[in-house]
Amino acid sequence: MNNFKFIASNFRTDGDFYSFTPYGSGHIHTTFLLTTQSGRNFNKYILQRFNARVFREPEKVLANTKMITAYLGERTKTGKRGMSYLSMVPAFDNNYWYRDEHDQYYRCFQFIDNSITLDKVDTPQQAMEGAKAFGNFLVALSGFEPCDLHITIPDFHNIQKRLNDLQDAANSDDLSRRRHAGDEISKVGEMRGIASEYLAVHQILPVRVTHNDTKINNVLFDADTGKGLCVIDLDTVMPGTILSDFGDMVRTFTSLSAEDERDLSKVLFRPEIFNALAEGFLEETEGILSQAEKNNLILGGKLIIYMQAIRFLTDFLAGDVYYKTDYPDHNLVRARNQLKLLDSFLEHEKEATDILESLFMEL
Ligand code: ADP
Ligand code: GN1
Ligand code: MG
Repeated sequence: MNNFKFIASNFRTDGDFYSFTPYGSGHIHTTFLLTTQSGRNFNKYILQRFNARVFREPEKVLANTKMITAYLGERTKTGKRGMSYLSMVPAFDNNYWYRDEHDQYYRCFQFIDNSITLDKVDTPQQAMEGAKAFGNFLVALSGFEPCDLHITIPDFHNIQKRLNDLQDAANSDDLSRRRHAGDEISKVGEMRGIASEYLAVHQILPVRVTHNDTKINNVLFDADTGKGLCVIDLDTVMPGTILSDFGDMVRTFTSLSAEDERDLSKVLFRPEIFNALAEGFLEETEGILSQAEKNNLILGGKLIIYMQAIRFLTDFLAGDVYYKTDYPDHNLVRARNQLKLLDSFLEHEKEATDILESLFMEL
């Protein structure tokens, strides 16, 4: 507690320290809600212990976040009403981080008030609003030069690299876990065509500033109106293709169940949610999309679900060194879940393609 109070005291927050509590359900950082008190008023902040194992060069991530939030902040003056953008709270030494004696990094954001996050989409309206928020974010950054950003995780959405990493983890099998994951490893091999399909087209896709982590709980919703309010978790904003952002929405919005649901009969692609997400996304991004991007949105869904299964499986084999886990086979459960979702999406591929076609006609 005292230690936390000291950490918080390094940031230029208003008021006096009041409380802190663990917050949110992200897989990477350790997030707290920090409350301070100014007289009768309470002020809220998000204070995060940064995961430097995942992001090896924290200062580059923070430099990116600063550039992006400043750019978006400027743009809000003329941008779409109703959207908020993240705002960082500087430390007293004017850096955007505090580094403790163990080289742990902390950072602080203004808490976006009256907001909620969802770990699962329940209604088409939520899907539409979430997709609009991510679409708006892409459009807002379409004038930002991708090369100006640091690469915060090299090869983040490089499918060939992800396949190689899985192979390496399976070969070394340091924890003798491979025997539990034989079926899943084989299944990844059988589905390799998805990687080939992507590798055959990716060169014709424009390189943009993309978010690269458009999961449903990385958008804040207005607690009263349910409208998309703010895109958060900007650590992986890097040069990329739109397939990543559309794909990760397909992955996290359309599934009937959370990504760690063990009962695979509940892991099902929902076409009506896909329809709503595609409609919201296209409404925002239609003006900037190339024909090649439109033609390959479905491939984005397949690619990102496939890649996520590979990433969870690799982490299971490597001993849960990347994602936070709550129990020993959590990553294996997640990998199975994603492979089931991929099957379900592939069963509906024709339907999803038809939905997109009819949306393109309406635009
Ligand atoms: P991780 O990389 O671990 O997912 P996030 O930056 O996404 O970390 O933060 C974790 C959670 O904290 C989010 O899912 C959200 O619930 C909450 N959160 C993060 N930033 C804010 C903010 N500025 N205002 C309100 N809630 C936030
Ligand atoms: C992580 O940080 P969070 O929880 O929003 C991960 C994503 C994965 C996701 C799977 C930096 O996202 O790439 O898709 O978990 N973030 C990083 O749920 O690896
Ligand atoms: Mg997150």
